[in-house]
Amino acid sequence: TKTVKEVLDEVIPKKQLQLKQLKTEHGQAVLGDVKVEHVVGGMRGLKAMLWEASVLDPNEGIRFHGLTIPDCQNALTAAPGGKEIIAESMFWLLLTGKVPTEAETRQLSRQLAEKGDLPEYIEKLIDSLPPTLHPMTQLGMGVAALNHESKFQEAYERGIKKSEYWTYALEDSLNLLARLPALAARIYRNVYNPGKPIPKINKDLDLVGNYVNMLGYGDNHDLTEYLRLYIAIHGDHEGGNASAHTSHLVGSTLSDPYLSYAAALYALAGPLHGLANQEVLRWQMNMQKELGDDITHENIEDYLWKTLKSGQVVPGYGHGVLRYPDPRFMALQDFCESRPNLLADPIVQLVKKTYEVAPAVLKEHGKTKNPFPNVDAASGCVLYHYGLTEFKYYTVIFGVSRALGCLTQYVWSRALGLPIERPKSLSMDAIEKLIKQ
Ligand code: FCX
Repeated sequence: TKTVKEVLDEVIPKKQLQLKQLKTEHGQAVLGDVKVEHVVGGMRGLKAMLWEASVLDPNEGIRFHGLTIPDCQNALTAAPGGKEIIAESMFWLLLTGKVPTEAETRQLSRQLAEKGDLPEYIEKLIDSLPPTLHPMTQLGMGVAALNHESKFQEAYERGIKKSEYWTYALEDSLNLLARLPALAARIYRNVYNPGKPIPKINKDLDLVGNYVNMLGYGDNHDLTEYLRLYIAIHGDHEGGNASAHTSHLVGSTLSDPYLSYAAALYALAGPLHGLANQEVLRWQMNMQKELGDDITHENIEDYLWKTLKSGQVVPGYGHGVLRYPDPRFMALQDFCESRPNLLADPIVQLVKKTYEVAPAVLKEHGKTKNPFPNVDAASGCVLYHYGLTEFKYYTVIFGVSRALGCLTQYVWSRALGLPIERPKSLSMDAIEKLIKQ
C-alpha cells in the first residue's frame, strides 16, 4: 500500500512535463478574448486560471479528474458499514488523480486521525472567543493561528529549493485537514453546548465519522452518512469560485497553506457564496411560517415573487457557471428520496416543492442566467431534520469540506512552480482609451 506522498512522487514529474510542454509549445495559443464585460463583470467566463482537480461543465456540473458525482459514488471507498463517499477517498482522488484502494483510503484515515488533536494554544484561543462571534469568523481565526505549526513556513525561512516546496505544502495540508474536525467541533460545542465534553478522536474512524462524533451526533448513522456525502461533494468546484480563487491567490504569494485556507474561509463566509446554505434555511423557514399549513405551489410562487420584488435574491438558486440543476443538489435530493423519514419532514418537503416552482418563476423574472438550484438549496434542510438546527453553523461544515480542493491545488501550485498571481487592472478611463486605439 502506497502513501499519498508516494503516489504524488510518481505523478508530479508527469504533470511538470505537461506544463513545460504547454508553456513552450502552446504558450501563445489563444483560449478566448478578454472583453470589457469580463473586466466589469467579475471575470465571469474568462478562462484565466489553472486548476487541476476538477472542471465544471455548465450543463453537466462538476467532474473530479473526469469523474462525475455518481461515478465517485461507485468508485470511491465508503466507511465500514456505510455507503457514501468519505472525505479521505475524495481527497486522495483530488490530489493524485487516482482512485485509491480501500487499503490506501483506510491508511489515510488513520494518518489523519493520528494528527487530529488540536494544540493547546488553539483550544485556548477558541475558548476565549465570545460565543456570539460568528462560527465562520472563529473557524478562520483557528485555521490562521494553526500556521504557528507550519512546516512550509519554517522550511522557507530555513531556505529550501523550489522543488521541495510541495512536500512541505503536503505536510501542512495533511495536518490542517486532520485538525479541521476538532477545530470545527470545538466551535460548535462552545457556541451551542457550552461545557459539554468532546469525545476523543477514534483512530479507527474516518475523518467525518470523527467529526460527527465530536459534534455530539455520533450515534446518528444517517446524519454521519449524510455529512460524509456532503463533505465529499462540497470539496472542490474548480478554481474560479470565490473561496478556491482566494486560497489560490493568497497561496501564490507563498503564504503557507494555513493562511491561504483561512483567507478562503472568509470568502466562503459571504452570503452569495457558502453562507447561502444558512440563508436558504432562514428563507425557507420564514416561508413556512408565513404559509402555515397552506403550502401549495401557488402560495410558494407568490412567496418567491415577494422575495424577488423586494429586491432580494432567492438563496440557493443561480450560479456563476452552472446552467442546469446542480448535480450536488441532485445527489443530496437522492439521499432524501431513499429515506422515507427524511422525505416526510415538512422542511424537506418544502425544499422539494420550492424546486418544483422556483425555476419557472426565476425564468419569468428574467434576470438570473441560471434559474436552477445550486447545492445550497438542499444542504441545510437535511441537517435540520437530524437535529443540527443551528444554521449559523452550516457554513462551517462547508468550510471543513472546501479544504479538500483548496489544499489540493495549493500542493499542485507549489509542485508546478506556479508564479505569484498578478492580473492587469484598468481604470474606466484606461479602458476607454484602449477601445479608441
Ligand atoms: N435570485 C434573484 N436574482 C438572481 C439570482 C437569484 N437566485 N441569481 C442571480 N440573480 C440576478 C443577479 O443578482 C444579477 O442581477 P443584477 O443584474 O441586478 O446584478 C442577475 O440575476 C444576473 O446574475 P447571473 O449572471 O445569473 O449570476 P451571477 O453569476 O452574477 O451570480 C450567484 C451567481 C450564485 C451569486 C447568484 O445566482 C446568486 O446571488 N444566487 C443566490 C445566492 C446563492 O445561492 N449563492 C450560492 C452559490 C453557490 F452554489 C455557492 O457558491 O455556494
